[in-house]
Amino acid sequence: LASSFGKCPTLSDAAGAGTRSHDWWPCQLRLDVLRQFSPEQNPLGGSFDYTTAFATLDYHALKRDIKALLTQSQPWWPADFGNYGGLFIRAAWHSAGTYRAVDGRGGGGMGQQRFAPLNSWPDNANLDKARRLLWPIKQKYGKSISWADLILLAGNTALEEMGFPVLGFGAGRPDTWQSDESVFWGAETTFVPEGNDIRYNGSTDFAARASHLEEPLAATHMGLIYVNPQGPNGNGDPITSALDIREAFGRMGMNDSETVALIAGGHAFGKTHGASSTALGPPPEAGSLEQQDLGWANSFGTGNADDTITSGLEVIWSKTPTAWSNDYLNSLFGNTWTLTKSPAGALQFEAFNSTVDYPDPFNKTFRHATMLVSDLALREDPIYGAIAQSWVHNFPALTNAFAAAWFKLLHRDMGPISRYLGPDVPKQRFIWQDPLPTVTYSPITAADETALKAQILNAPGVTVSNLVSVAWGSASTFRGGDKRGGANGARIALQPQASWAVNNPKQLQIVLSAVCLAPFPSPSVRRLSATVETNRWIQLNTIKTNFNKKPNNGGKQVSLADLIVLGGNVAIEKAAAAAGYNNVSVPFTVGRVDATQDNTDIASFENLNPQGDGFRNFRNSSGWSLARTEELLVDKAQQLTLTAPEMTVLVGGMRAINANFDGSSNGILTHSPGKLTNDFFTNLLDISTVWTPDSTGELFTGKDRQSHATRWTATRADLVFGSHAELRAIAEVYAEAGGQDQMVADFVAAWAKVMDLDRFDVK
Ligand code: HEB
Repeated sequence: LASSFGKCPTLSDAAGAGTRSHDWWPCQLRLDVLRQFSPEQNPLGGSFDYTTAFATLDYHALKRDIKALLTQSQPWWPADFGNYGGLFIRAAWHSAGTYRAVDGRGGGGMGQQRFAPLNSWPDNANLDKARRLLWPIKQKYGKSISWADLILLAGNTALEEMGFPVLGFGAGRPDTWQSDESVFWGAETTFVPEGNDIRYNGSTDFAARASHLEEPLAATHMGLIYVNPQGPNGNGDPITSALDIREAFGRMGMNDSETVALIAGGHAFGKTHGASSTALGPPPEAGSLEQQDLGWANSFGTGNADDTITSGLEVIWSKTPTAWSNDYLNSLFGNTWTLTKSPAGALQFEAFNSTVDYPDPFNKTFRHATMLVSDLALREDPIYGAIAQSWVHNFPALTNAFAAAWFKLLHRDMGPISRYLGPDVPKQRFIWQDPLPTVTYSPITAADETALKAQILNAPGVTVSNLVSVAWGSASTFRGGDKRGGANGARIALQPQASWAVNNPKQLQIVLSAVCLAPFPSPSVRRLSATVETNRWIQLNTIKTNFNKKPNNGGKQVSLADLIVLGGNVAIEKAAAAAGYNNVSVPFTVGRVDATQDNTDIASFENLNPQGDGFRNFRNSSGWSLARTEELLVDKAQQLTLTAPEMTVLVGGMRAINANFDGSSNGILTHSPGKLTNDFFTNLLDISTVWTPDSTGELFTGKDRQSHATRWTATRADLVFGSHAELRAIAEVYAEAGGQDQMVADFVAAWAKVMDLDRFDVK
């Protein structure tokens, strides 16, 4: 597991060489995360549509080719036991296993295993070989199958071919062409095993530290997908290893039985590789040109096959490493384990009691049963132990549990089911897919929209500001990383979102009651709505029923989700009109549906509760994030797949509209709040205001340079648009001549984009 960063061999004076801004000012707010995945860096061009390309794929032929490849052992990288199945399963697991539920980043959805840093993480050693083995197939099928899909499909097909009944497979992961710089992988500057204490704030108390792992991280070490196979910091202890596993897999969104199923299922196949302690060559990213993006050159023996060194561990778990069986659990519970060392010197367990019959991959000699320290965790931990033991004599239960957990692992970051492609998509739906009901009614018409919008505006107690704030709250939970959240489903009316501070539950209640009731404000229903939160569904159902009952409406229904977005749109149109733009029409995509509380996993949705929402000037002061407020703003913008100009115009517009989550006047740099003006930008860039921070550095007062009279207050999420040179440059565009016109147009376009981020059903 030796770490090695690439070193620059010579000094250079071309192609971006030299000391860069970031070297001089490392704390500079990074906007590059908002400029990723642009058409300019995509060789398939901006108009390439993967769904269309995938439709031309002969999916069954592709799977046949993968199956054939499994047993076509190549001399340059011979297959263990004559089957690449184990290697491909590991590649798929390592691709998907970087997912973290906390921020929805990582995971296999973008095929990031091809790029740094993941391509060169010590834990991904020799997975470059897996991708190179797959290349002829990728080459053959071209654009119709992405690398992101192929890496996962190869693992899934390997399982199938080795006799495991997979639930199915959903394709639909378009490729990316650069490394995703938005993922926080940790602050360490070395890979395992040294330097892992930053994410634990220095703690080496393995019994206590697991839950203190820095958020949003899930892996216990820099450079590992999840945990150290030799126990925390290589301590050889299965009990504390279990604590690490529970925390790490928990943050991947897996519970105890899913975790046991995944490990027991995965380690039923293949082997680990630690033939010798010979040091490996550099990983692909640090490799020389002639290595051609292959890494970890092995000078021991033949450098492959029996002499392979990957993790440095040398373990064979099962007597049937190329066929699905319960032998992993049989061995785990049927043997007596002794801590020992692999030929490479890594800590592992060996069953000296066992009747020496574990197959060797090449020379057909046999060995003792062996296990990783992290495997013994499944036996030694009381909770894992009980689950695992219950499956020793219940193979069907293990099979079902592994099938479900594996399917979840591969599809956890896919978002709505409408994104799944291909003939293997199972009919079954799962709670982690955040299910939405299927539309069974006719959508409302443009005329209905107009009528509903008027009713919403006239609803008592509702303002332009709170309509915009609530619509933003509904849509802005979207995360580009795992495609969760968004306005569809109207989950802002459900738990946990209805209780989040950022959603200002009081204000939310007013708006939702009004929006719900707008079409049919019957006094009895309004009374009901004014009371408790649990009545919300009564209101909503009343509206639906009333809408259905409405004579001659042709079976039309409107969803709360659509009404919330319509409410934001009509508020923006009113704010634009108030600023002199009478003909603004905010694009509206009808057809959202309402989710139910039953289909909303409260604990899992809590991960969407933002640490910061600079767009509504919110920062979770008791939250976990160590980031500066302006970094949280950029982070949120990145989740929303916004560009820097889109982020800028949205903040400026929402300040003008007075849409702070708590109604505060921070950053409301206008004397006419509620109008869609460019006042935020003109006033922010006005030299006659002097800003001073308070003691927290979070809040600033803007005073008149001459009279010293207080003019404004603002947060870091406001002032950053004047202080950061590149954001200031954008702010100037909206503050200069012509800026007001551009502001209105750009704000409306960016707003509509955010409202529709989750509409994969119509894209
Ligand atoms: Fe695993 C392999 C660790 C989980 C699947 N793994 C392996 C290895 C290690 C591990 C160290 C070796 C590598 C080499 O080659 O050397 N894992 C581990 C850990 C964990 C795991 C620590 C947590 C606890 N796995 C897992 C899962 C899965 C898996 C979950 C799925 C599902 N693995 C696997 C496989 C393999 C491995 C299949 C084999 C590969 C081959 O054969 O090549």
